[in-house]
Amino acid sequence: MISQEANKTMTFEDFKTEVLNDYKIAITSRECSLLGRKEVLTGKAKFGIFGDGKEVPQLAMAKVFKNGDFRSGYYRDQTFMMAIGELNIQQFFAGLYGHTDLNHDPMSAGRQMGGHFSTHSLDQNGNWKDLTIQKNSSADISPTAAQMPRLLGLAQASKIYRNVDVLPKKNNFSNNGNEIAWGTIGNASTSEGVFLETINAAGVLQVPMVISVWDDEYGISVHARHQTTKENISEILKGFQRDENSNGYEILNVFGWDYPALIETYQKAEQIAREEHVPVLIHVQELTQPQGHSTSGSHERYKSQERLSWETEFDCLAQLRTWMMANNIATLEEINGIDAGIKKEVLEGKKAAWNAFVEPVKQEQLELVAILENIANASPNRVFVQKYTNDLKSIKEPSRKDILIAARKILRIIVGENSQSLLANWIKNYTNKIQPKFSSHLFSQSNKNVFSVEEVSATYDDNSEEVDARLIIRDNFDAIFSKYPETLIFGEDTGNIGDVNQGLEGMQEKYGELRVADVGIREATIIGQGIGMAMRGLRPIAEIQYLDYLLYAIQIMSDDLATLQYRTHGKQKAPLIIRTRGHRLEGIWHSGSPMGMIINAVRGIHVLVPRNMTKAAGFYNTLLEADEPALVIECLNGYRLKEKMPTNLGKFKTPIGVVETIKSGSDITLVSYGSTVRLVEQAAKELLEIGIDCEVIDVQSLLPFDVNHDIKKSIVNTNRLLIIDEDVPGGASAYILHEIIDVQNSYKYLDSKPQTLTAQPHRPSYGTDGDYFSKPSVEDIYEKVYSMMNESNPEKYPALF
Ligand SMILES: Cc1ncc(C[n+]2csc(CCOP(=O)(O)OP(=O)(O)O)c2C)c(N)n1
Ligand SMILES: [Mg+2]
Repeated sequence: MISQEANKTMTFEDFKTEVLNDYKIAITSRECSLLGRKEVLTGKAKFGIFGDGKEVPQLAMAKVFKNGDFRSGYYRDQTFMMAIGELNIQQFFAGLYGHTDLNHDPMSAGRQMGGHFSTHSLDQNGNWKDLTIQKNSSADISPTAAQMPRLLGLAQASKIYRNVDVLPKKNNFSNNGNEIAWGTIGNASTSEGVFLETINAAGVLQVPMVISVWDDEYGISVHARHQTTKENISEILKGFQRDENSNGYEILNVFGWDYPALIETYQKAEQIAREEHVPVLIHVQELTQPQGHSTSGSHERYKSQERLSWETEFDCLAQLRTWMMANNIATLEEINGIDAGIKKEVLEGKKAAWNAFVEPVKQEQLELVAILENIANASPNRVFVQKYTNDLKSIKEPSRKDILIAARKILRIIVGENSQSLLANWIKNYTNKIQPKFSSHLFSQSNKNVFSVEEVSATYDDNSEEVDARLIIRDNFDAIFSKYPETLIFGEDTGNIGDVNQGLEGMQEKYGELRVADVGIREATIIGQGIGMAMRGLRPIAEIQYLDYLLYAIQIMSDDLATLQYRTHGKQKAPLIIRTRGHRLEGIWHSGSPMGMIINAVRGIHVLVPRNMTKAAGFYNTLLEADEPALVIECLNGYRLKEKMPTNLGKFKTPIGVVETIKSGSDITLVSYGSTVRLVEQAAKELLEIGIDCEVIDVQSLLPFDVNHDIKKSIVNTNRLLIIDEDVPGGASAYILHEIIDVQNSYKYLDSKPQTLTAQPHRPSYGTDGDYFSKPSVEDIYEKVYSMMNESNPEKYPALF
């Protein structure tokens, strides 16, 4: 029962030891939950969400979780993390307090609330560790069910490593694809679309994924009758069950309080997933919430007396105790002894965590108080300075906020005094030291970040022909797939026909159905596939057919991908490339350019907007040398335009965060990106005919934006700025304006109001005229520039209207 291998030789004493060890882990976890709630109620921690009532099934899952495996779960899994040796008592409380030191809170260095678990995939320098010799948990996020898309990718990586011949059978990420991705989710969260989307996709893909539903009948206060048809997720998923005639799932049911049955069920699930690469769903029913959902609110408000007493009786720990006594594992006395010992251990661990959390801050408090007392002594405003100093001094367990409030308030009082610069410098140094604890690692800080990749220009020779631009994309992908065996691309119509614009024509034939793959219409899990596989060392390129359909994916991009490095303090990464195509073409859902929405939702992902296919191909080449996620938007109307075929396919690299001046000029700076650049170039040509000399700058990369401040250098010469884009008013153009005016401080060099020219506030209408009346046209650009020149020199440029 414990494990099949060990079973053969296991004595009753061994068995007993293992059960007692399990019990100790479970009871440690429970004590942490109980004490954790108290820490919140007494104000030491801000919020608590715990794993009480879900302990026993997690013991069973941990037994079959092997090195190399991955977890993608949610906030109930503390017992599992303890059982695999990745969470101890002190770390549990460090997470609850929000300790900003990774050595104390290895999950997120205080960035996430407690209960959001992770392990370290990267070393000090941001390089991969050997993930096959450790147990892995992808970093949790709070949106319900959002762990599901990533879970799919984590599981798919095993399939890729097992079946793609050009990959080594053993590497830092896989041993012949033997690894399972283990998911956990609450019963109510299975109502989310991405849960069902993932379930279907994993059934189609046949990947080694075991998803456990921890079913406690509730989602906060909302009962299963409002959540799930028939109030039973495994019942309604029965159609997914595999049989002799068709692939599908193995669906298993078990009660969460039945320790031996749980162990057996998890062993069975493991075997099916690991050996056969068949997904398994385990519906773990009859779980409870001894303390209710979280520290905000109490479940007595919405659960009946009857339900509450049932929960007490069927509390999985209570049931485990009864079973242990019935099977002569331990007497009541022995159990009580264990409980008392562990209670003490948890209390001590909690105290140690609290001291470690507050001590450094107390030191900082003492340091500042000493400085402030000196300042007070020498200050004509001594009374006021001393008052704030005393206030700070009297705080027994200060926060860094308390410290800075005191320092900053006193600075205002002592302006002009001798000690002003001393205090100002102290504040600056302190802030510089503390701010990174909260703000580092939004992007990679490794030596493989995008800025480490040198630009390489496209080269041409006498034979270089003008070709349909899609051929440049295609031939460059060909070079990529042969150069990097770990790359793979997948999306709707990506495989067999080679994408809707034939940018991958013939690639599936050449590189196989696993590396160039068609997938279902399911944008969120396409991104999830990419995230999960990128977290396991592959270099996926996830294709979203049209930019307009990125909305289905943007939640996962924003919540999961964009936050990954940040929320793990640089301990996990997913260098996923998202390929899509957009900007103007035809109709409301094939001409979108909602760039403002996108760039504001995905800080943490690079957003690249190449104006042609050579630039786009160069971005892919750059990204594959770097270790960061990015979105590349190809111009939907650019595939059939002619571009010269470069000779160094796969090698030329478009720099990221660098603008390109594509026409120099002295009268006005025109800033644009993507498909609109061509219109701007045309307008600039026409304006030159009447003597208006525009400088045209292609932004190329919205995130990061013009890191060398080249636009400012242009404005220093032209003193005028117009930003043109095809997003809504106040969309990406507002962001660009903020970057140029506020960040680059270019307002000093402007002789007239900086302006934006954008699309209409509605979605783009269909047809030639729909486009003309929805998006900025060459005439619009011409007239806008002209009116700005008219304002400065009405005699030379008399008003048109
Ligand atoms: C997308 C989203 N909506 C709402 C919430 C708020 N919320 C947090 S937990 C929860 C209930 C989840 O219930 P269930 O999945 O059954 O898990 P349990 O807490 O019962 O283990 C809700 C609604 C959220 N975190 N994310
Ligand atoms: Mg629930």
